[in-house]
Amino acid sequence: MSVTGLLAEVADVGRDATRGGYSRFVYDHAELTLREWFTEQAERRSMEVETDRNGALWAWRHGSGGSVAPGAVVTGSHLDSVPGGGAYDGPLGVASALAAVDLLDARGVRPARPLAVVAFPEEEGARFGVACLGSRLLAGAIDPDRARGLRDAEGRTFAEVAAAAGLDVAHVGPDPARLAGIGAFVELHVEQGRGLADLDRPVAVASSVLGHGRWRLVVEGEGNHAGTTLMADRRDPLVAAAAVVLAVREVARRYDDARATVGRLQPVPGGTNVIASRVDLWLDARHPDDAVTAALVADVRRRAQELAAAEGCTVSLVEESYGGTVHFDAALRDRLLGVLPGAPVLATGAGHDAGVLASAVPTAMLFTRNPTGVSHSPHEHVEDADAEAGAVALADVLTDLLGA
Ligand code: HGY
Ligand code: MN
Ligand code: MN
Repeated sequence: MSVTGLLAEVADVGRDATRGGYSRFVYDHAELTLREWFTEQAERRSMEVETDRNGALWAWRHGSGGSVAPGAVVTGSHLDSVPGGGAYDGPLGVASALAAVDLLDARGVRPARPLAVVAFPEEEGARFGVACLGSRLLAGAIDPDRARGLRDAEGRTFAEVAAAAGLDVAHVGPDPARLAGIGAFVELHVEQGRGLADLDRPVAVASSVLGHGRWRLVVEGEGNHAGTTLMADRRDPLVAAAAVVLAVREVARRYDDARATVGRLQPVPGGTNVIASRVDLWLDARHPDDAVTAALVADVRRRAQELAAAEGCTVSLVEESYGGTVHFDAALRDRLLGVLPGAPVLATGAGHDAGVLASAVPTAMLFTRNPTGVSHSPHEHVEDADAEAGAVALADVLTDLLGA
């Protein structure tokens, strides 16, 4: 089946009428529907589907013929989205992997080693706050107890929600045996930028993933009545938080190539006629050099403390997740370039499960052209022809890696 056809099957799952685009959060109805779709598609392809200890779905084709060579070749991506996300971030990689399996079958490829298509949970961290939660747990990059205790906006823990979806949460955590069985992981993903559009090419090979982290700031002041509190008598944390948002941009502009964003800010209690008592806001900061990111965040912390004090408020800043810049396995990257001669090599400012797994297994990525260059938005796009070109490129790479 074509990539376009596969994506069309889930085009109405998790549409967000308020934000536009899609909101598909781990273990919510939409994501559970996508899990069912994935399982059905895999079983249609005679693939054996399992859920790993962290909630990732793995669809397996075991090696055929005599002894199965060790070192499974794994491909796939994620099904969850950011709030109001596009149709391709995540699902394109999963659909392209399924379409690549169809191409391997059509070509009569007989893999000499196991092949798996994987869908990692909570890549965006949109529900429990930590990006790539499923792959971080697999790779031992987050403490299982911390993961179990992560809470969503309603205060429900990952443990409660995952258990309600059938996961045995007592066993979430590193899975070294599963990692040891992987010879290579290749993730195809929509490009979240204009590199391929500007080069007028359909597919690229990735070189690196920009280091990035998330920090939570809590500004506290004095909640009060909007009508009975004179301006001189206020300690308004929302005013301080607004100044912090502007300071984040000011600080980031001092560091070449840095990116820093406050995309989420929540006043408490959040009433129109209420001076907030507290404001929670989250900083997303990224730079190729981890030391620069650390310096940038230290600057933000200092400025936030000054700005909060000026409003008679206090502020705390706590790291929620961090992953340093990842350079993909050079030998695997070059092997992909051997299969895809002339393919551009692009870095990405976006995080991926591949960036997490790279610490444990040889990992590579392919990007499919996005003519808008926009992502984490309903305006993210992939032309049908490019979607198919991506699947063909992935099938070519898998054929090579499977030692067929
Ligand atoms: O935030 C990111 O870069 C990725 O989309 N999770
Ligand atoms: Mn994303
Ligand atoms: Mn993604």
